[in-house]
Amino acid sequence: MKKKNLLFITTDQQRQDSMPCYGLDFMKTPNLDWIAGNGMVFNNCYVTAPVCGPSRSAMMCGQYPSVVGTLSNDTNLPEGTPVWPEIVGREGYQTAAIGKMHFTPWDQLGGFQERIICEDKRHFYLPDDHYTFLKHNGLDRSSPVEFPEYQESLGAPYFIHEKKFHPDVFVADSAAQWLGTNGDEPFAVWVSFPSPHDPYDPPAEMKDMYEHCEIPEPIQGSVEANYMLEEQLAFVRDTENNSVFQIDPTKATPEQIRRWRKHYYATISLIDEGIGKMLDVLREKSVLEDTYIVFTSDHGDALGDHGLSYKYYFYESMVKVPLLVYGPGVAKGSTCDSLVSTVNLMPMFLDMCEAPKPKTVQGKSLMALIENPEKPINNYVFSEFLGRSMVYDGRYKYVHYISGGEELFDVQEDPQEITNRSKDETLFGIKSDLKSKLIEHMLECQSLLKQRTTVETHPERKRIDDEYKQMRMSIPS
Ligand SMILES: [Ca+2]
Repeated sequence: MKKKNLLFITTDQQRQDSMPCYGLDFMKTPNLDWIAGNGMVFNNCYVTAPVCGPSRSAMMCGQYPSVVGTLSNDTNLPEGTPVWPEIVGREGYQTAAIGKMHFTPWDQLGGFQERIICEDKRHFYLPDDHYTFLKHNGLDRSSPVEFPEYQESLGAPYFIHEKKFHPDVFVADSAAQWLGTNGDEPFAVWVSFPSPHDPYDPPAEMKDMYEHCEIPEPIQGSVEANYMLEEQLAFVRDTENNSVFQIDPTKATPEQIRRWRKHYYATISLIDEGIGKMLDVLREKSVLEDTYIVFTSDHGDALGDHGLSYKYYFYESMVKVPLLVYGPGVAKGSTCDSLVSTVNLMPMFLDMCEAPKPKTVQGKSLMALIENPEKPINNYVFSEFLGRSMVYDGRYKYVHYISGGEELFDVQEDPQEITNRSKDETLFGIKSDLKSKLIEHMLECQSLLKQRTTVETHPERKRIDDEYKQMRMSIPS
């Protein structure tokens, strides 16, 4: 029997509550709706890290960032780390990565046989394939800070060229073309869209598409309610003097935040159009039913919640992402409420491609949940970044900072995470249990790190050791 195909689609920085299947009814995402309606919607998926590089590394290797040393951007998986594209490639799959991978160095293959590169929208200076495409069309790629209305909107401009030149359209068109040309052999492809990551830059013709919708208001945080907020704000304020950003998003007015959100949603609809093109190709080639489609994002975006922007912390808007799975054996229109992590994706990809799992894999495969969504595979999920970590049990979320700061949220009773209860004596038992779990997780990661960095004993050292042991044994006691 012919092997099944894998089409892994990611967006960048897409929080979960940004699609109709997660309650945002006005969103126009017919193709994502189709995938959701014909597959399984995971309602509780958390990322391993609230930042691009670390989160994506776990999607590649099925290990937490602290095990493989990728706790911040600009780090890379150590050479020899088993990654799914390489493993399925050895099993006869044709593999490609199309779009933004955020590898370091940015243009490496990363275990894929082929890449069509379109990196982060703010990294406009990288001569990637999108850059070449624009050049061939006589266009320049300038910094998004030069796009119309960037400064006055604090980072929600509109795209400077025609829609067909937008990075998300380039990624979708490249992917559709690749699938059209190559989709005959079993394939495993990662298509990675640069949006809805900031700048929130839909094409001009789409910038007003959510103008008359009831845009959700940001969650109001306050320093009194959450004493960690000052530390968090300080981190985001850094962006004003950064040449790539040139704005301080913490100064945003309600109207500016509203515009961020409208533009953010428009770029998701733009991506959805592109996903439609890919689905059409798979339908035309009659391979849609033999293809697994997995859709998720590498982390969310606060979009003004708690006075914050972008990512880096562990609020729901930053660590909870959409996850849709469609394909052979996946029940149509099904949902799964169990707690899952993006560390569970890589072993699932290997199951989908009937490829062997390396011993290094930490996460369990999501296949078990696809077969039985009621039977949990994780009691806890973890998320990591340099100097801070989170554990979540599906109700309580505990975060520990290197400064000693703590957060404890009862996400069930306080879904907006307004009240930090880390000093609430009635919850000290729960806090203590979660803290233990976090320590156990970090210790497990540490011991796995030791295993992977242990160097085989040098033959001469081994000879001396053996000789000494022999000598000791020959001494009469
Ligand atoms: Ca990202």
